[in-house]
Amino acid sequence: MSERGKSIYLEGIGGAGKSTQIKFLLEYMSSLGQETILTREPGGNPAAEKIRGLIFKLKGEGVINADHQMALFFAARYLWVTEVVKPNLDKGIHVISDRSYFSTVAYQGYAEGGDLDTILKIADVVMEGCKPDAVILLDISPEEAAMRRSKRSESDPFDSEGFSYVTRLINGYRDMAQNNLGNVPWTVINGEQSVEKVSDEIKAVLSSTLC
Ligand code: ATM
Repeated sequence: MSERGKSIYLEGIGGAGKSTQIKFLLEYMSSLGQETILTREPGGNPAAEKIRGLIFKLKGEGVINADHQMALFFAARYLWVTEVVKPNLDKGIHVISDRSYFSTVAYQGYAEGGDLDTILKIADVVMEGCKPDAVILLDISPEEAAMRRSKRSESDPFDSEGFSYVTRLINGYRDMAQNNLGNVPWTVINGEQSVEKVSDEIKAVLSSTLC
């Protein structure tokens, strides 16, 4: 039987560089001969992608609060865990995801005021024992985030939130990483460095996670 795959989650606020870096990660993993899939949250399978669209629509209309959002993100997440994450890990395929349940802690918890313990308890049930092998936080300052966000063309309703929301998010992420929230291995990488330097630091985390 093949060894179980590893799950590696990239976290950070919109504009931190996750999408750019995640593409390099796939190339790196295939250069190592490591079978890997890339996925994202919310989404990753057709039904969860539909919930993603619904969340953005309802959030944009201003009709869902932190708890409603939490419920919808976890519904999408349950589809993602059972249809994408577990089956691949079971086959020995590594799973790299753009976001994870720590985004719910950051956005619906720290930024929108939802209860952190409740989010973690639900995550415990929904993740069905799939603990991440590495969580990588691409950290940028609120000022850098504001500058990058002003230049981004595509956006979702979370991207339109103001400076204080973004500051709560960034502080929340830093707090989670500092306290190794969820008892999982967090690594903070300075996302304001060059793309190459960030990529090298992420590769170092991947190498040690695969050992
Ligand atoms: P991406 O833009 O990284 O694809 O993420 C979708 C948005 O959903 C993201 N917006 N921004 N910036 C953050 C938000 N989100 C949550 O609010 N809670 C969650 O649990 C997840 C996974 C994402």
